[in-house]
This record gives sequence, C-alpha cells and structure tokens, in this order.
Amino acid sequence: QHDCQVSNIQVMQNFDRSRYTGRWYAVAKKDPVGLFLLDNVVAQFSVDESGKMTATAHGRVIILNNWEMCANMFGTFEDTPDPAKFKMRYWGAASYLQTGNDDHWVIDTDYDNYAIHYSCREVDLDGTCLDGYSFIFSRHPTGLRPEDQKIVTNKKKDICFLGKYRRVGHTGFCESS
Ligand code: AZE
Repeated sequence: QHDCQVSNIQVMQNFDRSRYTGRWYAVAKKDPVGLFLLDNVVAQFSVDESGKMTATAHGRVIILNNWEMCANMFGTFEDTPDPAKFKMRYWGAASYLQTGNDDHWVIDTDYDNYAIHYSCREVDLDGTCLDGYSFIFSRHPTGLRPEDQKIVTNKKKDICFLGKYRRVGHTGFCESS
C-alpha cells in the first residue's frame, strides 16, 4: 500500500542488530528540514555487552557562517516493541554540532550489501510524514550492486520518499577522522 501513512510503513522483519553491526556507507539520502549531513556520510553500528545498539557517524557539514567541517556524531538507540524500530538519541563530538532524539527505523536490509533507513521527525495531521529523512546505505563504498537497486527503488516508493533522494558523494573529506 502507498497511502503514505507513517503508521502503516512496513519495517524489516526479525531485524538482527548483530548482523547490522559494522561499517555502512551512505550512497543516497533524503534530507529533513534544516541543517543536515551533506556528503561523505559513513556510519558504524555496534552492539555492546548488554545488547544495546550504538553508532557513530561522520559526514561533511557546513555550519554557522559557511564553516565547512567534518561532523563526528554519536548515537544511542532505545529499543521499542518492534525490533526494527528504535529511538536514536544523538549528539556531536563538538558542542556546536546538532543533538536530537529521532525515530530510527530499518526498513529493509540484507545485512551484507544494502540497508534502507527511515526517520520521520514530524507526522502531519493526515498521518503522512511532514518532515523526515532517510539514508540508503551500502557495505560497499562504490555504491549499490545492480541487483539491489530495484529493491531499494521499491522501498523508496513504499516509504513515499521516491524522487526525493540525492546521491551522497565520497571524496575522502572525512577520511582522517
Ligand atoms: C545516522 C546513523 C547512525 C548514527 C547517527 C546518525 C545521524 C546523524 C545526524 C547528524 C546530524 C548532524 C548535523 C550537524 C551540524 C542516522 C547517520 C548519529 C542526523 C546536522
């Protein structure tokens, strides 16, 4: 169904957080309103001794008066009754970076090649997403495999973000961090 109701969005069945750990390269993103990671976005997911999921991420940002820098971010995940839906509390290594508490849903992944992430920050009165963001992740810095592209396109449609993504470039800007 494509009624675009946030509450009807299907997420990954039987999500296995341990198989999700490790490095993911953002290959495309749909931006939220306001400041956001621009490009060179790489996320690293971990599961700690107690089973809690945590992550770090970096990406190029431009803050304040056109100050370009690499944002080093941290995230902790609060579980919900659905194993693929989390609340992510996040903050930057530097205080002038962004902090927040966003939904973090894993829509689909094969763990070894691709992952589709979704976060709606604000649900509209009609139940659709008014302000949200999404990352398409790949295990490969070179991008998605051709065989995964059709799956990803279909999922973009399912979450009603098709046509709203931009490619995420990797130029090595954040390599030293
Ligand atoms: C995400 C993957 C896992 C960890 C984190 C993520 C999100 C980070 C941001 C960062 C924004 C920073 C800004 C700085 C000026 C989803 C990539 C923390 C949303 C705007």
